[in-house]
Amino acid sequence: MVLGQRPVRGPSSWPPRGRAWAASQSGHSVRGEVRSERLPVNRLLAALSGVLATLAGVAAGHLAAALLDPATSPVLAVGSQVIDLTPTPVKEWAISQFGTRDKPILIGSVLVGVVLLAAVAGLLARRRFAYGAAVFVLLVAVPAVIAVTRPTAGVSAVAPSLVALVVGLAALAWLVRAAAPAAVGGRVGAPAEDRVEDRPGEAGGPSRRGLLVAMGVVAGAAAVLGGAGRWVASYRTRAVAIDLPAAAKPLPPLPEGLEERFAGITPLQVANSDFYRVDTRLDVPIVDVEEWTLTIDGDVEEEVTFTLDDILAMDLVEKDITLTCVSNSVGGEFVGGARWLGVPLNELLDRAGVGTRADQILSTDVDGMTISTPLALATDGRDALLAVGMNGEQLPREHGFPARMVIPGLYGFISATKWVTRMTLTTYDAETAYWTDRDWATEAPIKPSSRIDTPRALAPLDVGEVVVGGVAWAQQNGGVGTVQVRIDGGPWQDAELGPDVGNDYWRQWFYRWDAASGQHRIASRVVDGDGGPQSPARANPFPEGSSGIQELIVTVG
Ligand SMILES: Nc1nc2c(c(=O)[nH]1)N[C@H]1C(S)=C(S)[C@@H](COP(=O)(O)O)O[C@H]1N2
Ligand SMILES: [Mo]
Repeated sequence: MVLGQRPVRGPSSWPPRGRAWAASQSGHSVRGEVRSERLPVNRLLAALSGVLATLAGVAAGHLAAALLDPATSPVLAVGSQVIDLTPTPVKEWAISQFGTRDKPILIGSVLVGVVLLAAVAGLLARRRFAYGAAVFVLLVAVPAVIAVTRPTAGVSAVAPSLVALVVGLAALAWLVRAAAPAAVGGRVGAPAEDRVEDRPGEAGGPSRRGLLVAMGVVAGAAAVLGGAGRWVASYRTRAVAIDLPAAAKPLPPLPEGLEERFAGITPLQVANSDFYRVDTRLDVPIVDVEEWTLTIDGDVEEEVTFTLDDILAMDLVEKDITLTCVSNSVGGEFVGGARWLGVPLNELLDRAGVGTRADQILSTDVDGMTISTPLALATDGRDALLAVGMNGEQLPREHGFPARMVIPGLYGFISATKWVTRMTLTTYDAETAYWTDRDWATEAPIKPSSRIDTPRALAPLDVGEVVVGGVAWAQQNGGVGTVQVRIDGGPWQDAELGPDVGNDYWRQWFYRWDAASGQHRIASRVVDGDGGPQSPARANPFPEGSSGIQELIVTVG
């Protein structure tokens, strides 16, 4: 992107050729043209030099981070900080606007900002190297400070930023020097012919070529360093295989889902690679399974610490649980059903012996990120788990490897801590967690909801039978009772349900609709087992989850 150097068009095209070039170099009678024609090229090259030097620095820093600790990469450090500092409404807007692309877009925005500053540094460096260097120091100070002040960082977290600074400055110095003769030649008012013939090595033409070559070298170095960084990072972040035991009492395989009968309905069990991902991280933490431990402390009789082997040696259970994000909008994608393998949370808490004062479990991930879970809800008999397996495999790194919490009926932001390392029994008065500090609700049961997977909104359909289908969930109040469909605001009609996997799991459904020609509105809702219909009241995800009825428009005929 940034490196796509579009040739500059018009009188200042590069490399300059013919009369205009000679005239611009003559420097006396056409001085006005000298300014207007040559300077833009010089400025452009200067700015570009700053950008290239920065890219080389960032690439070197990224490589250094990949070798030391990928989380300390200057780009990621700034991006993560932006995420943490972004006000909740803006974040909600970004998620609703960009969905799961919010992160690439964030990284892109950070890069655009960096590139602009880098261009300024390049321009300043031409005037006086120290000015340009100062901008570089500023550029690097931000990620350096952020990296060092992250909760789990040591002083060494500053290393990649320093590498970026040193390499960036070296590249900038080299490019400024490579450009120097051209700049000097431009300022001397001697006729171009003289200079070209007398001192060919220093004249504008050849030295600019030298500058271009140097720029090419720096760009190449940036690409090689950046590529190496990515390779090292992906090598280091490859999944480490653990020996995952089977459940003590394995569940029978899931029944065949409706997706086998009707195209477009979400699979009963979502594959790990398709499972939605929501977290505050730009990268995925690398957790060393040898080092990983889970500590239960706070208001307990005895603080306990488990290694991964301790956990795997316990009796593991399997549970089918549907996970949902509080940021999911009605009809949205942040929901998924999976089979989790793990240890009942109660067993772990019992080993520590929960005291009488605590009202929350404050769980902490490997990076110091925190989530608050209401203790009473987590321990009311529901199948709360510390999960180590997902759909028959070890947890994917994106979903919390090596261990995460999974609690049915509560939105993920208060229940599903990934990469969890600590559970502290404490009170809401004494301690607050990441999202609590951002004004999200503390008690947030998952609101029952139905989603239409097929047909898609605005889809063109043929007259005749159309299968309307999707998924619905109602973890509380007796699970999914029925799902109903409404066409064009008419009466609610019962849909047919897919296999029942339990109240903690979603339920697929379908409805055969005899579609007549024209435009139509299709809505669906879930009615829970106790007979309560899904609330039609529209609510945004913030602060305790969205509600309302999904309705879409299709054209038939
Ligand atoms: N460590 C950590 N755990 C986390 C989060 C996070 O940002 N950090 N996000 C939570 C949220 S908001 C949700 S909805 C679930 C999503 O889990 P998934 O990404 O595996 O689908 O993880 C939860 N666990
Ligand atoms: Mo979430």
